[in-house]
Amino acid sequence: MTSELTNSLGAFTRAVAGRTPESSTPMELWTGLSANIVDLIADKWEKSAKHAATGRQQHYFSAEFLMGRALLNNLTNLGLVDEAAAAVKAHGGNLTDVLEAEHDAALGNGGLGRLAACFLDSCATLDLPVTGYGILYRYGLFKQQFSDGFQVEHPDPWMEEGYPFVIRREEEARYVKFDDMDVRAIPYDMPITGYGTDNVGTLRLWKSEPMEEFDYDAFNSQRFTEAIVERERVADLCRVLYPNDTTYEGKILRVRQQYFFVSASLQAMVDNYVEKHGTDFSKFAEFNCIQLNDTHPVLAIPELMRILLDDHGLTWEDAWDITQKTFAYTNHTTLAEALETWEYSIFQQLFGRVLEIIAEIDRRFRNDLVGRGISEDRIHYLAPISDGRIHMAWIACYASFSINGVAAIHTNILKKDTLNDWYQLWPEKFNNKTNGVTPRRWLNHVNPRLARLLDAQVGSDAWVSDLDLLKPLAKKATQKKVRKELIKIKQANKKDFADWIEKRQGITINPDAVFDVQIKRLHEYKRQLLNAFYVLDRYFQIKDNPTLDVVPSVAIFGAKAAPGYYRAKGIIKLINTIAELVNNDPEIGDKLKVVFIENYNVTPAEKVIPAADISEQISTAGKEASGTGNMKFMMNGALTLGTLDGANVEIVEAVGEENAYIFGAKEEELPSIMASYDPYATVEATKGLSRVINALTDGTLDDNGSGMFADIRRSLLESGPDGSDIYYVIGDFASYREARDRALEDTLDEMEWARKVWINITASGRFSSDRTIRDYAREVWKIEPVK
Ligand code: Z2T
Repeated sequence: MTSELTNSLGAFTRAVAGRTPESSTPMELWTGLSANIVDLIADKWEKSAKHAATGRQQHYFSAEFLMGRALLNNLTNLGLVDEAAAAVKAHGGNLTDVLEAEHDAALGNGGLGRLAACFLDSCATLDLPVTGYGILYRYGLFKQQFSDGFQVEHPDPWMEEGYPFVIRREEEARYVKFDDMDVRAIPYDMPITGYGTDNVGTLRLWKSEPMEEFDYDAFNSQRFTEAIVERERVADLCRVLYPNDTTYEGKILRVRQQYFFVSASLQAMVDNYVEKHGTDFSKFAEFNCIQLNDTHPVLAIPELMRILLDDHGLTWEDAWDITQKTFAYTNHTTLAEALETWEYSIFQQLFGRVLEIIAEIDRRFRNDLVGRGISEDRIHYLAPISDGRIHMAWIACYASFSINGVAAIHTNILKKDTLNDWYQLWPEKFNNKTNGVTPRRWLNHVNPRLARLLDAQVGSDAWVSDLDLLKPLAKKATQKKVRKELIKIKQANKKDFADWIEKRQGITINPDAVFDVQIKRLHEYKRQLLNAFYVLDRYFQIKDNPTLDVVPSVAIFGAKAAPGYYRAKGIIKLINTIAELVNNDPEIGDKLKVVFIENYNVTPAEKVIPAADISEQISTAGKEASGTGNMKFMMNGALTLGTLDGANVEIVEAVGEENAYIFGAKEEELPSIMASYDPYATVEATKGLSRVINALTDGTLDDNGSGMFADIRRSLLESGPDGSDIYYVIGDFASYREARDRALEDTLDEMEWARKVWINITASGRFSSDRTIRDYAREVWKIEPVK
């Protein structure tokens, strides 16, 4: 008997491939199956959207949504995995190949974009009326290739072969006006299914197009090519995601992108309000709330003012009152180089009216602060406009009713340093929302073996949408049976990863070795260097003493560097060069291997996290706002080797210090340490370290004449504009080495290690994004589930 899905899959695949499913490619079967899934979601989606639009709504504005793959996630949520496998098989394919054909939707750089994706998943699962708004980038984050160990970037045309999970809503198009051009904004809506619910949320991604399909006059004249160029200028807007994570780039195209998507989103919101409630805007903020994901969408603040003032004739006072009740702002970093400020002249050129409004906000802000007796210097520092620049974070702090950081330590640093002036003025605005990750994708879907063990232990799959149900299981850590199961699961996952990486990159690793994993954007503050130096030090130790009894381990890296971040690219080259040296030395064998996962992204993360034994979270204390990879590893039974930074602090709080490996200088210690820090003397005083540092330039490691390794050495030892070794790599090395050595030794007692693993898994409930979203919903958004 053939199932309904088998029949429909046949029809959908024929429609997209124009041939029988039996002769279709895996990509065509993927497209057919995906279209089929959208078909199955459609009615529920329409109902959910209609329903949500009647009450108070939450809007999540973000320039990035790092969604990864969609099909398996949706199949899982709909409970259709087995049926889909059977349907694909019935047509001569296999589901694994079909799933592997899907591109990652990499419309984000890293943590911030992936957080937005996890949040949407939680909102849908919790039946909350939340819509995401962003940009439909034609090219996602660049694809990374290694060429002689150097990073090379390639474009990522992720939807060129068709992408059924976004639906173009022609009738919902809006116009966005710039002073030098007008563009049409067309929304592409993506359904966001939840787990165990019929609710389907929406991610609305805007695409820019020319105002008219064809400028016939131009096309019929000598101006044909000009007309084409004009079309391309409009299409340029959404062409590519800017590949910087925590550094900002003051490019005109970027600010155009920002204004484009917030203007279109606000227009749609306001139109919806008018449709439901008429033109009395006094209740606008009762029905609408907007969360700003960092400062990228902060132009929404003057833009809402503009719409209320110019399009609907409100007074400044009324418009400002509504605006202040509507916006909430999340800060994601304290790094100075990430602070977005735009040149006054850029705003003049692009949107004079918006600038006028910002100037009025600035004028009133200054008056307000003078009235409070604030000094001129401080007012100058905090004003929306100063020194010819527009300060996006200051506009956000002034206009928002809520300002939050993303982990307890981060929020404290905001209050104490980064946003201290604002905290003194409006302490009641500040709150913390520790990040979280969705257990659907990051546990249930990526680690089916562990998920089935948890099913058995809990007695059902209820933990998938209520991760706190794992908490009472902690006591089973004493049971041998559970620990033995855990060991078997990790071994099987490691074997899977070893097979995957061998097939993908042709490198062979021993699944019995300890897998030590650091996956995240490449940045000096994240200190991949510390990890690389450890590997090199261990290599030299084994060379000096070939009979040395070491615990075999594989150092696994995954990282993209921003294309313009020279030193980060140097660190990539360094790790690849160390890998070359270590992996090809027969004397080293299985004792030590280095793997650099090429083109790290959501999908590779899904492959490696379930296989990890040790989770490297080793940023300089105070620099990583939260981190979210740390949570994914914890859920999958890897132990944290980390500093007391970001959410690591709360992870250690949850599991107990004895179930993690904590090292390094603490945030509150660093200022006094740095005041008298001498990296050169520290190298001399730390056993083995001078040999490691010298290897950068003494011919041991070859950077192909690029000068990159000398640059790294200089950054550590020679005083630059900010000092030397400002991320305290050399200072923390001894402490890091001690902790990592200890962790490796501890793996030898498998049963004791498994106990720690179990404690980590069962304590991970508070790092579910469901907890984070419930906190936002209750304390900031003031929304309730809609059934
Ligand atoms: C980003 O991913 C993060 C911060 C940014 O500051 C920008 C980007 Cl693209 C502007 C990260 C933080 O570095 C990380 O600690 C945090 O966990 C993540 O955002 C989500 O909050």
